[in-house]
Amino acid sequence: MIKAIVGANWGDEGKGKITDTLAQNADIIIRFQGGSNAGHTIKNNYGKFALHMLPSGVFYDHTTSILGNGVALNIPYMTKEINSLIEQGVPKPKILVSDRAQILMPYHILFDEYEEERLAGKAFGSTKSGIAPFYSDKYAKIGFQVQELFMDEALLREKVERIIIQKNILLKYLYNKPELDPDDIMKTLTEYREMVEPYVCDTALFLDEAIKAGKDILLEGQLGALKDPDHGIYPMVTSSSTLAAYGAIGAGVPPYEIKEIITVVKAYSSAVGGGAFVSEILDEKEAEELRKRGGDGGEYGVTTGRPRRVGWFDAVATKYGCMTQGTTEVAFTVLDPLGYLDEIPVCIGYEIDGEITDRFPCTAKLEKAKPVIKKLPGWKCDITGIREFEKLPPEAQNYVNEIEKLIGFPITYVSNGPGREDIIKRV
Ligand code: 2SA
Ligand code: MG
Repeated sequence: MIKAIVGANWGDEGKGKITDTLAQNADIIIRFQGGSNAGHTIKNNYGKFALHMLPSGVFYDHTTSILGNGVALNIPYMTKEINSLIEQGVPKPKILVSDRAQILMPYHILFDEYEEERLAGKAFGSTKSGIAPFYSDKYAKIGFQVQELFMDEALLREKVERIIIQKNILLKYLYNKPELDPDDIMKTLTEYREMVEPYVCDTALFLDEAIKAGKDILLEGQLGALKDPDHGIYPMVTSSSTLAAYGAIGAGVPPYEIKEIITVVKAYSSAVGGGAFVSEILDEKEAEELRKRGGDGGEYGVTTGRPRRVGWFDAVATKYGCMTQGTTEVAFTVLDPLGYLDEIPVCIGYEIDGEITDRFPCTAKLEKAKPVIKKLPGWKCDITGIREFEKLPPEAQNYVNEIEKLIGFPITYVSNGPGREDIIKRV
């Protein structure tokens, strides 16, 4: 059976924690899109970890972790992450890398940096992990799949030289930066081949057999629905689909095998990078208060360290995010930091050109939207450590129930702390 764990918001909803928790009863965990731009924070009995490339199931002995064909595979990053887990006492994880995964090249990172620099005030606020140049090359058919590392060297070099002509024109004339040398690229590819070889696998075939054997499989999404290139806040999005539906493609599994879609929803909002953010807290002091209490150790980028933008819960955006994900149930996270508020504002509608709506519009209209706010009573205490929904203060229960009504999807998990055990399963 396949379950997808995906985000309804702008990313950083706590998918890593939910994946880590559900991985206790899973056999296989797959990353199916995105690359090292992701930052998943996980706190468990080995310590606190920030994963970027590896799936959040790598801490268990019984799981196989897969990097599917849809990811932007940063090979040195993956190797570094595997080594750092082992150094911190985690048993050597079983990792498989799809032979069809594409390789993120060092020049993708350079192009991401150069383009953000060129755009200056109009930049996307990317993580400079090379994601947009990587996916552009993939779809322009000038990327490298893992399997190509093992092809005839003369043919590989021919391909490298062909690609470099394009890259060097941009480097020389658009960015005014040093050009690429085919010898360096060949050397990099040889190093990458050595690093990745032990993990390479026809993962689609492996998964076909696993599905037939009745294994429990998790698809772990990165970022959230609002950062999806088709259904998100284009162009302030990432460059691979963040939706559960893409899990079928990015992992190589039949779509009808994805039986459950657990959409992770955050109890307030956070976003990094540019783009409309209707429920954003604009008062810097008020925002900083939530930022420093939020997440686990504060709302700061796990990849870049930058302060995240924070806002109140946005029911319009979340309802839409849950809809586009095809949600079957919701995991509601980071409820505990809100315990300091007398009243908790919630965005229940958007006012656009004088009209109020609860439907999430496309980007041009979204830019004009103003939040319609309703205040819910706060609970004014620490709720971490509570394990049953009925033991939460009535105001906290009410907050969850109100949001469940607003978004129209069942909230089955409530996460009230960063640890593995800080989770309430609603029955
Ligand atoms: P990119 O790098 O090309 O994917 O950036 C495009 C947009 O996607 C946003 N994006 C993210 N949003 C939230 N969290 C992300 N990961 C890190 C984290 C972010 C960090 O977990 O904290 O460390 O800054 C992430 N990655 C990409 C990005 O802000 C752009 O709006
Ligand atoms: Mg993150």
